[in-house]
Amino acid sequence: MKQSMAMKILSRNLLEGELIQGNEIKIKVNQTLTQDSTGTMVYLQLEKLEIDEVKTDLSVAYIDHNMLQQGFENADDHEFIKSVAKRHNIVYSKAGGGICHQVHLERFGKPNTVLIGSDSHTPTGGGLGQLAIGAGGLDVAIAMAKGFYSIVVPKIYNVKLKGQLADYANGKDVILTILQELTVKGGTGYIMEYTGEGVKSLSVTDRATIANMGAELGATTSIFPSDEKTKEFLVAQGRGGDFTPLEPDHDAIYDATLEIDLCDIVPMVACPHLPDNVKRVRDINGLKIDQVAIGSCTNSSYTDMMKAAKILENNRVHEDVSLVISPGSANIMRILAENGALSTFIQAGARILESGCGPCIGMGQAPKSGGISLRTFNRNFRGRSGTMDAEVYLVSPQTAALSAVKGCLSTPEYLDLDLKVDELKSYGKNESYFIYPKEEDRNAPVAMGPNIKEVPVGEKLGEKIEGKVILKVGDNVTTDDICPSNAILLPFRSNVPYLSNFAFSTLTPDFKKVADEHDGGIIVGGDNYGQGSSREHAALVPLYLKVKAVIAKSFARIHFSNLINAGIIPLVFENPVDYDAVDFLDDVEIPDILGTIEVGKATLVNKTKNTSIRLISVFSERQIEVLKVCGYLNYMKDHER
Ligand code: MIC
Ligand code: SF4
Repeated sequence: MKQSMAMKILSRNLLEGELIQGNEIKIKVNQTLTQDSTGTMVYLQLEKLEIDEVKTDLSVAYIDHNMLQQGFENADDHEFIKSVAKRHNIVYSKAGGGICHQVHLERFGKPNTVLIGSDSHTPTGGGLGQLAIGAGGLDVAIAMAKGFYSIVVPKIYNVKLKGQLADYANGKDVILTILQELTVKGGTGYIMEYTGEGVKSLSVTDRATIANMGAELGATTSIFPSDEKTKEFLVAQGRGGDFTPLEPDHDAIYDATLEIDLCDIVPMVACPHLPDNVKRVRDINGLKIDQVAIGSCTNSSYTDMMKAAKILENNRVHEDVSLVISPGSANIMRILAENGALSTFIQAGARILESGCGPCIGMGQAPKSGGISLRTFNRNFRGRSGTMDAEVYLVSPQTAALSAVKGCLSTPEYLDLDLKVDELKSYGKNESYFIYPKEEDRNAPVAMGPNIKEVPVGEKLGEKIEGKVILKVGDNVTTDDICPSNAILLPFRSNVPYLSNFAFSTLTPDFKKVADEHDGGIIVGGDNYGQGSSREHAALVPLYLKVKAVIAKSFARIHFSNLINAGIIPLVFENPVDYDAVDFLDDVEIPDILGTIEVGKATLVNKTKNTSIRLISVFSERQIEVLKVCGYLNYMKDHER
């Protein structure tokens, strides 16, 4: 009794350890998903684990990020992933099939199970009552190879919903309201658990939108109950048999609570350059815009598309605006083609993209210089759109569609139009993009294109760590900063040496030069270091450049694990003001590094300033062992065979 929904699933899947907040436990993984931009590293590492077939009930490899094929690189990566999928009993979802999170929600996600995905927005599955967690690529490879995932038991944040959303509002406006309240680090260390009467009124897709952007709160994941709405959604997707109910015990214990009346939710907008820089749309109504993009794993469901279609019907996109629409899955695209919504979009003057991440990760549709882009996406970090000086605002599909017509940011609150869209009773299926594993393909050779390079592995730890501070950065540095992604760099996700040329290039032009000059060194960061994407490249690139430790005020969860997995030591200032006592190019040393890792306390000797600073580390026993052998791959070789 007294169990929250998350605790129920964790206890059911518990393999090792005690379910006490702060403890690291091992849980059984039922499903995994990968996408192509993190996937090549996942599958390179999976091959190293020398398995026959995956230990999960279901593993799916999606191709949705690297869809532009300006050269051979992306196509080679897809071929590589397909070949590994065939060898190890993994379902392969071809390019064009749709965005991993949306397709997984439609086709595979199951309430009451654990899903681990190599993408930070894996929590989208929480909309279905699935405990869906984003992780680094190696963690996902290990989940496939061994069937488990190690996680520190999080605290549980109860978001109690009451009331009902107006038709002009969207799950997006709910999560933007929460981001305004809690900020991009407000969910760190928590699972966000949504309960209350208000849940009943939310469609599964609105729930999924909210769960999706829980990633922007820094939360481990987000979860909704599995109820009548969930059942209806699964039945409509032809998967009624996958339904099981989920709700918290009436006396469930929570660590924090936030109450939200859905009746109070109005259209919201996240202003440049962070998802928590939120205002009411009505407060900046009239802002002139150049581009509108509707899609991404946050807002590309059937209901989202139809809300946009209702607004665009018999209307025309403003002459100064480029509207681009990418439906979340091939099945949604098919439905829109059949019900006429696609022709509404085209008639209105929209540009239609194939189903995939597209502009969300800078794969095309970069705005013009200094352009203002309104997007239904989840991240508006500087430069992510592909244009460094563009300004990206995040909104709902309703706000986006109306603004595209008006040519300026416009709130749908006062629109005299029925915006209600119900879920379909039957979504049908589109199986044509899936390749299901077949016994006769199990010995297919691994297809390695010339751009696919080895995964770097950590070097043995010496007695101490010494070197220069080769970079000092501020708060909320993202993995997009550490290892930028855009149409030019995404094709090199399987080539860490090449990517290393661009490390931190959004913040400084010559990080690699400095790292090379000093033979690596130490990075100093602020609060929430490594927020955003799950890409382990943000650890592998620094590893390749011989970064030995990162010292920050605090870390984002997935990046913290990725650093440890790579064998780079993440340490925290015991006293955050000491951040000011270390400067770029200071000569520093951490003596007795092994002892430090074990006791969780360290001293940073600043030889330049002749001072010393106290650092702390909070590592689980497993993480200590991983760091001692310089990375999780090395550890797996010794421990889990
Ligand atoms: C993102 O939205 O930032 C991405 C691109 O989907 C990443 C994964 C990646 O970097 O490949 C994520 O969210 O984890
Ligand atoms: Fe793709 Fe964007 Fe979703 Fe990341 S956030 S998975 S890039 S659609």
